[in-house]
Parts: sequence; C-alpha cells; structure tokens
Amino acid sequence: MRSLYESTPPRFALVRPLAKSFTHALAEKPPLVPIDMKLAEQQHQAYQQLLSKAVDNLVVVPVAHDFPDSCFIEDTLIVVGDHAIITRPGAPSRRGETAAVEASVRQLIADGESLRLSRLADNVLLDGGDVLLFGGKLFVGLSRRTNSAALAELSKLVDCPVVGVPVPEGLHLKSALSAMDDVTLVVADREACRVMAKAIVQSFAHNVQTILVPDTVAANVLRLGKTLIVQAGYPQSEALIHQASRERGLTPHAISMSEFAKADGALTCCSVIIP
Ligand code: CIR
Repeated sequence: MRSLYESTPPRFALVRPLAKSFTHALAEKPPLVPIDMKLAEQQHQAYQQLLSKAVDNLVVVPVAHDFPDSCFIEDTLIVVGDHAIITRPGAPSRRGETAAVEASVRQLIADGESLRLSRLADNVLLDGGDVLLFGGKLFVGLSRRTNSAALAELSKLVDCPVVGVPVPEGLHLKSALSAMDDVTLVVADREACRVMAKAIVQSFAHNVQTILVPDTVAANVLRLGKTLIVQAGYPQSEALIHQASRERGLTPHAISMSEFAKADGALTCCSVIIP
C-alpha cells in the first residue's frame, strides 16, 4: 500500500474552492479580527498552486456556496491506501458537504483509478481532521466531532490497527499534532497536545520522534512527496520544523493560511491526499 510519506509525489490532491459564505464558517471562538475574504481567496489560490506543483493531479471539487465550511474538505473523506471512505461530519451543518466529494471520487473510479469507496453507518460521526495515518496505524481522535462508533466502524473497514486518542482540547486530533513522516510527529507544546502525542508514541515498540513547537497552528504540517508545507508567520515554530525537515531530506515550504486559522482550519484541512 502506498504511503502518504513516500518521496514521490502523491497521485491526487482534492481541494474545494472557498464558498462565498466562508465568513460564516464555524469557529470555536469568534476571531479578534474578522476573516478578510479577499485575503482568504488569495491564500487558497496560493495553496492550490503549491499543491498542483507537488502532486500529480489536482482535483477541484465544485464549489458549494451554501456550505460555509466546505473548503475544509479533509473532514469529508479519508483515504487509506486505495480505500476512500466518505465521512459523516460531526457538525450537522457540514453533513451535506459529502455528496459532491463522493461524486468526485466516483468519477476518479469511473476514469480507471484503483480506488474503492465506502460510506459509514448512520450512528457514526467522523471528521477527517481527527484521522492520522502514521507508522502503519490509523489514529482516530475522539473529539466533539468524532465518536467511538467511528472507531468500531473503521476497524471493520481498514486492514491496519485503529487506535482511539482522546482529544481533550481543540477541534481535532490534527489541530494538536501531525506527521512529518512515519516516525516523526510535529506536536504543539501544550499539556493537552503532549498527552495526545504520548498516547500515539506509546502504542509503538519502536522510537517515535516528536518535534515540539510553541505555536499550536504550526503543529499542522502537510507532507507531499519531498515537500513539507509549513504554516508561515510563526518564526520559532518554523525554524524548528525547517531544521527537522532538512535533517530528514525534506524541503520545507512555508505559506500563510491565516484566514483559515480564524475558522479553526490549518494546512491539512484544505485538501485530501490520495497517495
Ligand atoms: C469546522 O469547525 O468544522 C471548520 N470551521 C474547521 C474545520 C477544520 N478542519 C480540519 O482541520 N480538518
């Protein structure tokens, strides 16, 4: 099974353009400075351009102006190897986002891509932001958006071990940490985030390295082939991640997604990667 952490570019990245209603996206706290829609558009364009260079094919799912959060496509689809699983987002206002994403995956299958598609049972709640494929295991954050039925259901659907990780703080598991490769985690240097990382690290017999960063939003990095996309604007965290990337033969590339962070999004949330 191809991994997310290969040095060759992934086959596909799925993205979804910003809805006109994006300023009404869900947010744990209203931002101190409101979302600047023009800047958000520019940042999303830059993100798409970067992805289009770092992956073989960029798939743009049609925009959905009625769904303010629909650019956060990561929450609607997870991909484990060749298995594409449509989620059931935890926020009721986001459930309707999955239909067009499913249609895009069906089109890829119709075009001959080796993928198979599953949906989840009605009792499951799962946001893709809670799913981290790392070290051959699928870690699932048990957050306000993802329930334990998701764990049971995913265990039936995928071949690798599925491990639940309580998320005591923040929106998703990947709001607290993310992976640089199969043995390195980038973790926000906060008590709750260190505890989540410990649950992951302790599930392995081998050594897992953790890069602790002072800025929570910077703990979410996006690995694409030899490139590591990093959140710009957090110099201390950036320096630590840049150094760790270079030590691992990766090329860091910093971009700012400040307007998305105002709606609790980071780098991984604006795409779904198909390795
Ligand atoms: C939400 O609350 O659902 C969105 N405003 C943010 C989702 C971010 N998703 C992600 O990080 N995977």
